[in-house]
Amino acid sequence: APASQGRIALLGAPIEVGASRRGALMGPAGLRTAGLTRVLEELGYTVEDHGDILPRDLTPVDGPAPENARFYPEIAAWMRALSARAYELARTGATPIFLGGDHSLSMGSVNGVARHWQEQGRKLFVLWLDAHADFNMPAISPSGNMHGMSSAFLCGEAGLDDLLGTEPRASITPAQLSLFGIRSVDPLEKAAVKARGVDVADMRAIDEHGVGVLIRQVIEKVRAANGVLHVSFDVDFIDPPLAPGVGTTVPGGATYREAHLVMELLHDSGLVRSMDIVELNPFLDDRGQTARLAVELAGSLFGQQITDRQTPSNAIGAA
Ligand code: 5AB
Ligand code: MN
Ligand code: MN
Ligand code: MN
Repeated sequence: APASQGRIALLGAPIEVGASRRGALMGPAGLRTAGLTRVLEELGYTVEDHGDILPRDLTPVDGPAPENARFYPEIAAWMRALSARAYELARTGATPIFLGGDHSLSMGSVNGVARHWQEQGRKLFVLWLDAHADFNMPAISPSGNMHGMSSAFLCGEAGLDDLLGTEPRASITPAQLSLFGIRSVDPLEKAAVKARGVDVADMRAIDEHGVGVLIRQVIEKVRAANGVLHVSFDVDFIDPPLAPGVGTTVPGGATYREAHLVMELLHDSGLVRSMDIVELNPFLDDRGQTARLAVELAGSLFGQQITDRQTPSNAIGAA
């Protein structure tokens, strides 16, 4: 058996009301079915699966809800629960992986882990692998869908100020956020990203410079600040023909090898302490291909080497 690599804690958050299309609530089950635990165990990790936070255990919050924030009472309840669980899991010393569920999830997961690292005196940096910037807020969102607001919320943008209730808020600065792979940004959102000085590696920059150069820049930024890294992986980062199982596909995404190389370089950096895998929608997937790819990419993030990959099962006639 491979040497022990430490502990990974899985926590599912089957939340879908932050997105415009239904089906992301099946995401955690899809990732488990695609073998997430097995892949990580084969890499030498001890995997604790904490199951899912269940909607029936959550009570939508009362009180005034901001305008243009759809399903705010439900999402606020999710985020309070998630932030608390994320903080607890990070404190145990495990590496948490949050299984979505739509991308609103990160408002809770990242807040919780950021609180933990703040207590440790380490800055948390967030790498946002996504087709979208998710930098809308209620005042500027064209849809009101909260999965498009999570990175802005984390940077302390105003408009969802009571979302976390009594849960301590641990905002990051825009300098701690890197948007990577974006290719669909709304006009006011683009202005906000620019005004705040968020780091952006959009698909055009990736075409020009390659993911190797651009990911190393992110890694160097984190290292120079003695920080640690959270990877928020929206599956729509990947090019749609490879990853059809998402609600918001945008052409021109990361290729198979670009996505793996990002994960491989991040692993080698030794800086990654937590991850979200979000927006997988098994209802829209094609025979599990997106779920399987997301799990493969998580494998690369946690140390799978390309020279140690098994022969694809289709080449040896297995199921
Ligand atoms: B995702 C859009 N910008 O705000 C909006 O998938 C899309 O988590 C947001 O990246 C996409 O509604 C959110 C048009
Ligand atoms: Mn997203
Ligand atoms: Mn997206
Ligand atoms: Mn989406």
